Amino acid sequence: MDWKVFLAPYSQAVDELKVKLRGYRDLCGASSQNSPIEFVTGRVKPVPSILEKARRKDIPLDQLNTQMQDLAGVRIMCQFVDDIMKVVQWIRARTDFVVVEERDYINNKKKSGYRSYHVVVEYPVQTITGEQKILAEIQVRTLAMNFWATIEHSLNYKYKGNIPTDVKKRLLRAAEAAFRLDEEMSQIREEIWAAQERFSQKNAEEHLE
Ligand code: 0O2
Repeated sequence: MDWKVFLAPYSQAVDELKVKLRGYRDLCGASSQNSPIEFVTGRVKPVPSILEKARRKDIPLDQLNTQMQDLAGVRIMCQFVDDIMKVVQWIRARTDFVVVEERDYINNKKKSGYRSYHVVVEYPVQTITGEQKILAEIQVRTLAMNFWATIEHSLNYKYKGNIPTDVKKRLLRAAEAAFRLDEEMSQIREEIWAAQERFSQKNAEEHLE
């Protein structure tokens, strides 16, 4: 397998998706709206991870393009839980790629405590031999969910997938804390909005007097 040739369209897709998804933030800024997107990252799955996952899921290497949905991966970080579905709806409404699958690990969190919303898209890449449709996974999550997932991912790497039971328990408690942090932040935001609303109404009334 020539990995450089095989992964080239995936790398192209990640670069293009990063630009397109970051664009939303800039468009919101231009029209003085709060952006539901805080920041966007992306990566092509490293070859050792591809081989490990193919072994674990029994995926033949000649079927990677149809059976491994996250060779191209883009991650969108939001400040608030409510922002996640706004971003997902915007992704669904786009006409430059097609959503083929969604996995809601927010309402159905994983046993590990992992929370995130995954959207798998079929993205057309213009290659030197013509158009190639590839699968890419877009993960949408809050900053708190991302903090937790990043730490858990590196612990998984450190312990080679066998995190000790006491560390797992702590991670579950940390996932609970991240969930409460998200809830608390959403409530604070609602209170700020309500205060702003009252302030602008009062201003308008004073203006009329
Ligand atoms: P990397 O290094 O991020 O690329 P599976 O791999 O079986 O869990 P599946 O069905 O292939 O999952 O797809 P799914 O559920 O969309 O999960 C794929 C990716 O989601 C993972 O990629 C992670 O990025 C993230 N993810 C899923 N579950 C967890 C979890 O419990 N903890 C963390 N930290 N991330 C998770 P990879 O291939 O694992 O790794």
